[in-house]
Amino acid sequence: MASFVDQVTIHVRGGSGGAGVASFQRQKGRPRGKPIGGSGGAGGSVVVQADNSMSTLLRYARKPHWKADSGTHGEGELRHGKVGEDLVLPVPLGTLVREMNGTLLADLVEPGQRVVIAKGGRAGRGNAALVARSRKAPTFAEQGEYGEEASVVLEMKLIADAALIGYPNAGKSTLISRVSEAKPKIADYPFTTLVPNLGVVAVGDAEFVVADIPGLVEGAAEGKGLGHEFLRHVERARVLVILLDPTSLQTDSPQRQYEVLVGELAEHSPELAGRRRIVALNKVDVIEDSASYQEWAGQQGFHLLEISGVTGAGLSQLLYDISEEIEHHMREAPDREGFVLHRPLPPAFSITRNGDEWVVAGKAAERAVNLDDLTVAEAADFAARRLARIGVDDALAAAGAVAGDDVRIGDIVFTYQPAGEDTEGP
Ligand SMILES: Nc1nc2c(ncn2[C@@H]2O[C@H](COP(=O)(O)OP(=O)(O)OP(=O)(O)O)[C@@H](O)[C@H]2O)c(=O)[nH]1
Ligand SMILES: [Mg+2]
Repeated sequence: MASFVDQVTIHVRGGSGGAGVASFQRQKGRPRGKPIGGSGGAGGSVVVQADNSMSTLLRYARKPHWKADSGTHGEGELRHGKVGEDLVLPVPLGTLVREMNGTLLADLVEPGQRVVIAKGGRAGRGNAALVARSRKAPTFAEQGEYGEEASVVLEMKLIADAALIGYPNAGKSTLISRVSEAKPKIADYPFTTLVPNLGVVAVGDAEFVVADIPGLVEGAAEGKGLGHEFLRHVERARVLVILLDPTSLQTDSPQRQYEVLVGELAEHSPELAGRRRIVALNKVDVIEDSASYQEWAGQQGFHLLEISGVTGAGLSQLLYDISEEIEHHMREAPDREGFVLHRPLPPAFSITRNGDEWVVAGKAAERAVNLDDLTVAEAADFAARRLARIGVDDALAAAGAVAGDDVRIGDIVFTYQPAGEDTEGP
């Protein structure tokens, strides 16, 4: 398949969640007052989204680091923090999103298709939101969480929209060098081009990719010339452009070239023979008269364009026709269906032994202890009960922890106290 790959690695971070606050409204008759600490705002996520106004990944090659907005902190008087906005990174249609290890996360094909690659951090709740039956006036609040960090590879496969098909020397490479930035070798001997060249052609607002492929000869479908190789390159192209050469560089007449080329396509696959095609008589700068060719094309029932890759004659019409045909094709047959991988949630926590410590890692566990001040007994108790509820105590016991062991969660180290055995007060 004729394609060239554009690939960049980006490093992104979700916004942090804002912290909640502990705050009280003094009231007569209530020793502490009413909890009125607001919650933080959640951090924004980083999203990669297919956008048909994008045609390359250049923007990300220039700037590989991106971060979504953070949420702001809550304040007293029930003022909540502002939510951080998601950061949407637009990419061209057909972009593959991979993890660094190669796992394919998404194939973004349709406009608007999107994948979240780094979630924003959760916001911390203020003490007003932490009120419960058993906790009428919490003196603590939750911290916000950091946003996720991720590095992903964006990869764009350019698939040739149009393939130039013709005998060796028909002028395919000359044509692509004229209409795009591609710079293939050009010479008047057959098989100058051995591997396909792709070029991006801009027509008005539209862009499409043209493939200049090696020349096709009679018997190609059975492997003559560069044979199957060429036909394979043609397979994915939406539109076929058949170039006929009326000069003495060809021993076959343009009519005969046409028959052979279409015959080889059909032999390779009937579907290919039925593909949309445009037929052009090339090198009209050096022929006397094209009337006989036009008459023949009329009899065959197709339109014959007259062009010259050297003088540029007829090329704007050719490009216009190609882009029209591509549009037709896209409406009829979108290339492929996109997908976004949905992965199972990671486990709530994991337990490992590191030297003298037990290390509890994982979002749920870190969340449980993410409070503004764990030296407050009430907050420490709240965290301990949360850890027990998500199963950390049982898992530590099962792993072999005994009373008095150190247990690390993030930056915080606790002393393990099996459930039921109450700690002596200080
Ligand atoms: N007069 C004239 N000569 C052309 C035109 N296009 C190509 N040629 C000449 O034809 C010869 C072959 O041109 P290429 O562009 O290399 O042909 P190709 O189809 O890529 O050939 P292969 O790669 O060998 O299959 C060169 O000498 C070109 O200068 C044209 O429009 N007019
Ligand atoms: Mg060539």
